[in-house]
Amino acid sequence: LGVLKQRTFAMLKPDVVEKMGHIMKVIIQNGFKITKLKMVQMKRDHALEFYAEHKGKPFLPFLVEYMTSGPVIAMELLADNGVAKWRELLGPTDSEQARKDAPGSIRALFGKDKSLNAAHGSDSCASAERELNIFFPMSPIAQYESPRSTATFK
Ligand code: DGI
Repeated sequence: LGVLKQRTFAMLKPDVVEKMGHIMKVIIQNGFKITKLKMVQMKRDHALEFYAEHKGKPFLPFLVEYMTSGPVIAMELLADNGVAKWRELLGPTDSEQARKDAPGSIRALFGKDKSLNAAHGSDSCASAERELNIFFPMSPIAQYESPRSTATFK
């Protein structure tokens, strides 16, 4: 049996959007398929919903300010063992730590420090589903029924 294909949620943070070409090349070269992509400007309320787990943390106000300072690139990535694989390619949360421990990682290459760390990645399948639903809500066509048989149309 092969490894399970998993989807995960990835986001390029505002200060690296101008480097999206470089970063997407790294993502593709590492075996991910980019299956959804959009550029969006988050508002304060969106950032607070997205980072709900960090409610009350001292760094949350700065994080919200940062994440709303310009557009972000939101993506669905697909790969074998995609959730863990994307976290590994991202590297540690702190970019300075990443340059020591995971020099080829995206946070090492494109991030600055523990706040400005280039990109986001879901930490579990459940987080991935929650985060994908925030940025890519189900459209009516995704709810259509599967076909029962093929048509014979002459
Ligand atoms: O899943 P991660 O993005 O690696 O890390 P996380 O979910 O613990 O935190 C979300 C973001 O919040 C992280 O990408 C950067 C910021 N952050 C986390 N811990 C700290 C922090 N920012 C500051 N300034 N200090 C922290 O300790």
